Amino acid sequence: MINEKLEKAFNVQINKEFYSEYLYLSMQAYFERLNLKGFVNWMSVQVQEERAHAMGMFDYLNQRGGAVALEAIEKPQTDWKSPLDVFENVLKHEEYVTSTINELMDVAEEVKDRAAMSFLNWYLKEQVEEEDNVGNVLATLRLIGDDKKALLMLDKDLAARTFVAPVIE
Ligand code: OFO
Repeated sequence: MINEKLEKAFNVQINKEFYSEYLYLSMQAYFERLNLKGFVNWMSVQVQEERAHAMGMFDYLNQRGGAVALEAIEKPQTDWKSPLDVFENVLKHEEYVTSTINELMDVAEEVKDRAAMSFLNWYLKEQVEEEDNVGNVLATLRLIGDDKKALLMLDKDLAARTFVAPVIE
C-alpha cells in the first residue's frame, strides 16, 4: 500500500499532466486558427504525450493500491501573440513540470519508497527530452524572426512529428 502523503503528491502531479494536455490542446487550437498545420500536428502529438504521462501515473497509483482522486483542471490560456510566444510558454511550462516532478521525487525519497523513486526516474528522463525538443523549436523560431517563408518551412518540418506511445517503466 502506498504512503498517504505520496498518494496525495501523485494525485497533484496527475492533475498537472492533465493540465498540460489541456494547455497544449489550447495551443493546438491557436495554431488551427493560424492555419499552421505542422504546428497543429506538433501540438497534437504533445497532447497525446501528456495524456500518456497522466495515465502512466494513474495506472501506477492503482497498481500500488492507491486511490486516484481527479481534481478540476484549470482553464488554460487561449491566445498568444505569435508562435514564438507559444513556444516560450511551452518551455516555461515544461521547466515548471520538471520542478514539480522533482518535488514528487522528494516526497518519494522522504517516505523511502524506492519503487516509486525508480518509477519516477522515467519521468525525470522524459523531462530532459521534453525540454530539449521544445528548446530546439524555440531556438529555430528565434532565428526565424519575422521571416514568413522560414516559418512555413519550419511548419513543414513539424508536420513530420509522430506520436509513439511511451513505455513507462
Ligand atoms: Fe508531462 O511532460 Fe510535459 O508537461
